[in-house]
Amino acid sequence: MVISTMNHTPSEAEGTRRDQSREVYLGLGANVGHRALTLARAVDLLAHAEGVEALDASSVYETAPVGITDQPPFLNMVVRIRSALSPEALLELAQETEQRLGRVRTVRWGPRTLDIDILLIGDLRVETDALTVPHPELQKRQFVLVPLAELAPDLPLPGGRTAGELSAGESDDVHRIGSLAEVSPREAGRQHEPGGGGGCSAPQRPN
Ligand code: A4P
Ligand code: MG
Repeated sequence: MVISTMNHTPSEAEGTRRDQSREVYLGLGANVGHRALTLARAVDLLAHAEGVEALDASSVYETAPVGITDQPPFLNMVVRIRSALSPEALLELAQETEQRLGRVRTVRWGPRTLDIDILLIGDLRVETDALTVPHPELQKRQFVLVPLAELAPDLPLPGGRTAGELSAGESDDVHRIGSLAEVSPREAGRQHEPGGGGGCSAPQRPN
């Protein structure tokens, strides 16, 4: 296991479940069921999760599938949370949120009710069996870079270029459809196959 900051020795960042508060960027994607409602519920669950101090959300983008292209279009967005949770606890939070919204794991890169990727955890580098941060595909994916650049255009990514420099902006493949508040009521009557309702209902607070 390797956990280090980009500037410091591994021991400084390792160990405790809670240490200093960091800005954490999460990439959310959904292409089955009521996609925008799934994103709205995910954002609500994350914003109210223990250890999450603040949350900012990008707009929602409709994006052409990358990898397996024969699947429905995705809705993608990026959220920035402030949290002192450890990398392991953040992965647990991401996976628990996916499961609460009814995600069933089937094909890698295939259709999913909700996928949450940890893009960045402050300036930490994490390399374990379960987690690689920064996310290795981050700089190659416009469905991540475009919403990320909206939240943090000057954020330097591995390699030194910023999210704003790497983002190609809107295109046919990455199309802004609105803020989450604008988009989720509009999609309430629509549903993407396969997967039916995807376990989603109106956005609600966790218990
Ligand atoms: N894992 C390792 N590092 C991370 C990280 N930084 N964040 C591990 C989250 N998880 C991480 O993930 C598999 C395992 O990766 C996890 O158990 C975790 O321990 P998964 O979510 O079960 O599988 P997956 O998502 O199918 O595979 P993968 O490789 O994570 O795929 P991606 O990178 O998530 O890509 N096209 C569009 N337009 N929009 C999309 O959102 N998403 C994908 C999936 C493909 N094409 C897409 C989109
Ligand atoms: Mg994933």
